Amino acid sequence: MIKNKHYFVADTHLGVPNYEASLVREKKLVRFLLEAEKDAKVIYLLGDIFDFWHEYKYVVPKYYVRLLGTLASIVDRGTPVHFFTGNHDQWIRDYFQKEIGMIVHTKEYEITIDGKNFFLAHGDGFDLTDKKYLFMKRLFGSKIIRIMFASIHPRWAIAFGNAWSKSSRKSHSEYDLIDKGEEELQFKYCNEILKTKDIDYFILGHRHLNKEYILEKEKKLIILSDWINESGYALWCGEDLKLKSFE
Ligand SMILES: [Mn+2]
Repeated sequence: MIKNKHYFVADTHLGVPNYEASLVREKKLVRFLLEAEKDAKVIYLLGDIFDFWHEYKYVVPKYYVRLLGTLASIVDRGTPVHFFTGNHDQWIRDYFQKEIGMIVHTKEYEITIDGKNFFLAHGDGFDLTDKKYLFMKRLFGSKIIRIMFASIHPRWAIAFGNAWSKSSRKSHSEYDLIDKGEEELQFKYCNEILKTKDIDYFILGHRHLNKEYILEKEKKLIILSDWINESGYALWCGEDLKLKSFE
């Protein structure tokens, strides 16, 4: 099979709502990745793959071994996998790069595929009026806070992180499901970018909307679904970008 397709998936939020349900979703994600691998040139994971991830210098959380093993094997067999950090799984070090072999992005990434310009990002932090969110994002990203958090024993740190992540997702889930049409911040943000950059396709996660937008100049924005409700993904097959669903 010719490997010329590009797959984009985000917000699988492994870890919620509980271990059993997450494991079912993880196995489904593994099936998806192995299917995709057959004709994928590249696979992109666009953030919040884990509902909470925090790794230490020598230690990682004792979950998700099926997914991590699958990703490592896919990379080993020659298909590149790009991993974008989301707001739920930003506390990485070098495990995904060194042990799994993925290409890691901590911010947006622009790439030309088959002559078209793509703008890829998890998609959080676009609301520049949300000062509280931006402050928290900076705080969580700061080196000193990371060092302090990493110095807490995992018994407490991971338990706290899991609980925090669950509550953060709960408080946002109502908001997440509302479709704001053209008032959608990501829609406005992408149109803003188009004023200065020549981008053909924007693909974002974070908002869990499972929706396609036509932007200014007939450019396209896809906001991926999460995998809690829909199992959506975007597929580029050389000419067209399609939003699809995995069964
Ligand atoms: Mn997110």
